[in-house]
Amino acid sequence: MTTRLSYFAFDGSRGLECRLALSLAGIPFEDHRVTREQWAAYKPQTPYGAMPVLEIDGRTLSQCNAILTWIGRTHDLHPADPWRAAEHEAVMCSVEDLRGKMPTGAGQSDEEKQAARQEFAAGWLSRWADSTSAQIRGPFLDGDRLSVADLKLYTILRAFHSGAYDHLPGSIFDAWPKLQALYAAVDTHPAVRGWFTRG
Ligand SMILES: N[C@@H](CCC(=O)N[C@@H](CS)C(=O)NCC(=O)O)C(=O)O
Repeated sequence: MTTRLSYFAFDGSRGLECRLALSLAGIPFEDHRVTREQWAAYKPQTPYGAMPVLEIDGRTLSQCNAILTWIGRTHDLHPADPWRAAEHEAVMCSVEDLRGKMPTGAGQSDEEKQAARQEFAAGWLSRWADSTSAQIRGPFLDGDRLSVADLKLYTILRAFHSGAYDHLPGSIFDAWPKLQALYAAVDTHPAVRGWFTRG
C-alpha cells in the first residue's frame, strides 16, 4: 500500500491531526510537506483546492474530517456504535466551526483584534468548551479508548496551549478540567510522543 499525506510544512492544525491519526493507526506514509511556492501549482490538482489530501494506492481523499473518519473506521480508532460515532463526528465538526469562527483580525487594528478575540473567548468559545466537555467520559472521549476525534481535540487544544492564537492565553481552558485531562492524556500517549520525537 502506498500512502501519502500532503499538507503544509508545519506540525499543526488539519495536517497534524491527520499525521497523528496515520501514525497511531500504524499506517506507514509519505509525509509530503508542501511549501507555499509549491502550493500554487499543486492546489488546482487537489479535489477542493485545499489540504490535507490523503492518497492511497491511486485514490484521493480530502477534507480532514473525512480523512480522520476513514482512518478511524478502518483501524478501530472510531466508535463502532453508529450513534456514538456520529457524536464523535459532531465533536470533529465543532472543531472546524471553531477554526472558522476564530476572529482573524483581518482589516482590524491590534486592539480591535484583541477585543474581538476576548469577546469570542467569553461567548462562543466558552459554550464550545462546555458542550465539548459534556462529551468527554475521561480522560479520552470514550474513557480509556483513544479515538481520532481525541486527536482532533488535542490538536486544537495544543494550538491554544502553544500560544498560536495571540491575545488568548494558553491557560484559557483551565476552567474545563476534562479538556485539560484529555489534552494531557493525548500529549503523553506513546504514539503521539513518538511522532513528535521521531528522527
Ligand atoms: N474543509 C477543509 C478545509 C481545508 C483548508 O482550509 N485547508 C487549508 C490549510 S489548514 C488550506 O489548504 N489553505 C490553503 C488554501 O485554501 O489555498 C478541511 O476540513 O480539510
